[in-house]
Amino acid sequence: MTTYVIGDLQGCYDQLVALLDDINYRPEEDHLWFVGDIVNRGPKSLECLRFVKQACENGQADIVLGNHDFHLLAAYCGVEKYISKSDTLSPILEAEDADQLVNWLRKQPLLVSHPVFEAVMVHAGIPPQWTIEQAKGYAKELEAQLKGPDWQSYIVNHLFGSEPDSWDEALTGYERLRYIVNAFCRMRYCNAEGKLEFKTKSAPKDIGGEYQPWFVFPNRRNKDHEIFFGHWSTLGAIDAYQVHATDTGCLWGGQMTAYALENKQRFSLDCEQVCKPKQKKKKS
Ligand SMILES: [Mn+2]
Repeated sequence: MTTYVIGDLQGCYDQLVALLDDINYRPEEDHLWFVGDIVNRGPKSLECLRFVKQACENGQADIVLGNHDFHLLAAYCGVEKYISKSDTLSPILEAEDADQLVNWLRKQPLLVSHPVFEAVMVHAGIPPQWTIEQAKGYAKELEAQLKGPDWQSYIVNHLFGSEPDSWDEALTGYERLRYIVNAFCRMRYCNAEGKLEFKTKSAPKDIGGEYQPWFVFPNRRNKDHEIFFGHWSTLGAIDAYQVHATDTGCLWGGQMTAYALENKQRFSLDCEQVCKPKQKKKKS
């Protein structure tokens, strides 16, 4: 059995099918880890979401939620403020199985652990000051909120925002959940204490000083596990610092990645550009 960690799909269904064919994926034997951002921006988000849901329900895959997956939940809940012209979520919202897809999606985790190896998967990262055990607990706090009966009002009223930007174990309520979701699903840069910085989306060469990629800090308390993540397409294929970056920018004309976890092998599919980066600030 091989566990293949698959980078952000973002609606690139044809490329996923081609990549799985390239690596000789065997559904009955292998396992897939999807790092989140299954949907949005690309042309076939509905097909991607149906595929991943089916594979997870068959016990052949696991997924963690990414910021674009939350974006879909928000769109379903009628949050209009964050809908952008480049969103490609309508085919999902108009699908006959929209309710089932969304209700399945909201019950998916923020962190997945390998059953044997000291390895975990998250969408964006784990702040340097959290141990893996703490991170697992914080993920569960947010998962409980999303699984609960008030999930829609949570999404509409409390999910979005970049504050608080610093973690404090004494945080409570929606502020606590907001730091947790932002760390797992949006983080790229932070300082050694895990203060989040959201303005910068480019590769690390453009930044210096206090804020660094979340995984480079020597005092990082979760270095005892390999961490697989996506989200950061400008970072490229990094296998260092005990982390593995898997969003290699398929959407933007880069590659789609499958990383074979047990034998540490990286596979890449070259992709044609389906989306042009905006000049102005964009979500990714
Ligand atoms: Mn993302």
